Parts: sequence; structure tokens; C-alpha cells
Amino acid sequence: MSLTEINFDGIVGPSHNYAGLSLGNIASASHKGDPSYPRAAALQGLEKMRGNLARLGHQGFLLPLPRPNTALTETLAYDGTEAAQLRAAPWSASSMWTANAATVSPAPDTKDGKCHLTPANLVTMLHRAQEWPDTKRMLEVAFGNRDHFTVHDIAPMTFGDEGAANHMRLCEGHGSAGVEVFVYGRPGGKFPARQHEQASRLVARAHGLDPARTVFVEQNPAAIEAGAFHNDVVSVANERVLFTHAEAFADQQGAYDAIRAAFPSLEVVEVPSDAVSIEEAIRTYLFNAQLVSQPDGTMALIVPEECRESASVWAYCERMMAGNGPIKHIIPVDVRQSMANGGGPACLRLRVVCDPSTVDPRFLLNEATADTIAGILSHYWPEQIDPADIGSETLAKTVITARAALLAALDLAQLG
Ligand code: SUG
Repeated sequence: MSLTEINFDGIVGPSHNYAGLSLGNIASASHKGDPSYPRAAALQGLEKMRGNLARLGHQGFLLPLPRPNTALTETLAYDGTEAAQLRAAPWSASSMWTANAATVSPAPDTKDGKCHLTPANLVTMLHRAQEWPDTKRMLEVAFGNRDHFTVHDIAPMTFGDEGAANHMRLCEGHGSAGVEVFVYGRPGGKFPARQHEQASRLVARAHGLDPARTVFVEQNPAAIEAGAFHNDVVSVANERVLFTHAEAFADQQGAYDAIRAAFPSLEVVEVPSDAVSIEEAIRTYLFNAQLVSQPDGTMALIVPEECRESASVWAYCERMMAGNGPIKHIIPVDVRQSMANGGGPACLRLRVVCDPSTVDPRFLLNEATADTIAGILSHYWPEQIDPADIGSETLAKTVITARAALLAALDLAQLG
């Protein structure tokens, strides 16, 4: 068995739009009402996938979910008195951010030696709470090999769970036993704390993690108030390295100490606030990056283009590349359409450490599949959606036809 990390990116759905649905997500709020460009958005995501396929040798993808969600539309019983945001929820393409699809514990970390996945209930936001039934169904197909994977039920709805966006794994190498770090927020602040401690603890138990190799850390309430609605907006980990803003955790030193007690070779790369303010980190998504181990053994940080345009962030990046730290390469990518809704490179991917031969091959990307997907996106994805189009019959038909064409092309019509 050769275990490797595969990034499963969400293909941006044909209904991608800016409805300002996520309270506490500054980009989502500030782009509310803008026209969106679903075709460009999906092609940007596909380019990121192609780059990582070439760089890392493996790349997976997950499909857009069925939209508009007719069951949710019926439940919401529109009569014209409802708020516009309620009308937009069934149209959201938010499943593109697959870091929120599930929490994943790879086989070396679990009691039964299988890779465990718990779909996130995403209960805090209506437009996201509709995702899990279809996400679960898709995960059960992609990771349907029961000798190697277990797909769990969601955590009970009273405990908010937002999946891998609040979960980090430290390890000597992806295939060796890791220490899993769950980051939760304490409710009561200006913005919702979307990951509840009880959900994190429940997922860790369900996955059969060793308590001695599991750490629970509280997010800094001030970071949530500044717009870090998920921990992956302010820190990211890979192998021995934790790349984090100095204001990510409620007790920063306490968090390092707790992780180091379970994982002594932890290497912290902390970005001080006087080099990059928490606001600038959130605006540019420096930490919503993919920190990846390249085949030559070096680590690369795949950041949004916005980082290169920020004087303080890019100055820090240049110093980091020139220094002796573990992060040697910084690779900017253009995911602006996703960024405008608060989703950077890390939001767009779900990391799964597994043997690629155990995954349903229909979810693995190669150049030929990428060309097929590009052809469908270019032909069927709407070029532009204006806020007034949301709810229209014509747009509904376009979106439904586009997704069906993608599923047929990928031999995944069973998820229709
Ligand atoms: O849940 N945006 C997403 C962004 C998710 C980012 N994911 C991670 N950090 N891993 C969210 O807030 C915006 C939708 C809208 O406004 O229409 C949205 O849902």
C-alpha cells in the first residue's frame, strides 16, 4: 500500500454567484450583489488543479451539487415576503469549497487502520447546511471501497461542524501516523463560531483516533471577529510544519505547547502581526494556502494572486523564500472568482491521504479528464450571472443542463 496525499478540489458549479450569504465572511459580504462569472470561476479552479497535477502527480475532484435545490426551495415556502437571501440559498454553489465537505483521518491515525471521513453538517449557514446529504452520497461513491474507507454520518445538528477547514495534521511523512489538531471557536462573539468543540471531539472519537495523538485548540475570538470564520484562514499545516499567523489561536503559546507535547518535532513558522496584520492576512488569504510536499522533498506554498499584490504579504513571502525555513517555494494562483466569496486555494480542496488505487478512478484527474472537464465548462457553464437572474426558470434550466452534461461526461450520471 502506498499512501499519498491527494487533493480533491471542488469543481465550481454553474450557479456560482455572490449573494452575500455568509455572515462573518468579509469577502462574501463585500461582493454581495456583484455579477459572477461561473465559467471563468470553474476554469480558474481547473487551472489550479492542472498545476497541482503536474507538480504533485496526483489530483482528485468532487462534483458540484444539484442546484437549484428544489427540496429546499419547497421547504422555504416562498410567498414574496421572504428575504432575498432566502431565495438565493438553494442556488448556492458553495460546495466548491471542499475543505468543508468532510473531516478526514487517514488510515495510519485510526484504530481500525481505515481512512475515516465524516461529512460536515455545516449547520451554521442555511446555504451550506443543504450540502451534506449530496456530499455524503458522493463521498460514498468516491470512497466506496469499504476495506479502506469508512464514511460516517454527520455530527448531530446541535453541534456545528465545518469539516477539514478546522482540522490540521502533523506527521513525519503523510504515510506515517500523525497527530490531528482540531480547532474550534467559542460561540458568543460578533460573528458565529462555526466549528463547535463538541463536534470536533465527537468526530475524533468516531474516527477512532488515539487521544494521546489528538489535540483540541481554541481559535482566537479576535481572529473570528476580524473575519477568520474558519481556522484555515489563519493557519495551515503540512508534515512537521505549522504555518500560522501569530494571532490565530486563543492561547498561541499554549497551542504550540499542546501540539508539541503530542508531536515533538513540530516546526512552527509564525508570521508576526507587525510583518502582516491579521486584517491583511485575512484580506489576502496568505494562510488559506496549500502547503504541499513536492516530489523533490521541498515544500511549496500555493497562495492566491492577491498575496503578490500586497506589499507587506509579498515582502514577507520573499523573506521567507530567501531564508532557512522549510517553505522554499511560493506559487501564486488565480482563483479570484472564488476569493470574492471568501474561498482561497485551501478552501477549494479536501486532502485525503490514501492509496490512489483504492479511490474510485472517476474522481481522479488526468490530463485527458481535465480536457474533458474544460470542454464541458466552456460549452455549458454560464458566462455571467447577475443577481436578478437568481430564481429564473431560464437560469435553472441552464444550470441543471450544465451539471448533467458534466456528470455524463465523467460517467457519474448515477449522482444526478
Ligand atoms: O462558507 N463562502 C464560504 C467560503 C468557505 C471557505 N472555506 C474555507 N475557509 N475552508 C463560506 O463562508 C459565500 C456564499 C455567498 O455569499 O453566496 C460562502 O458560502
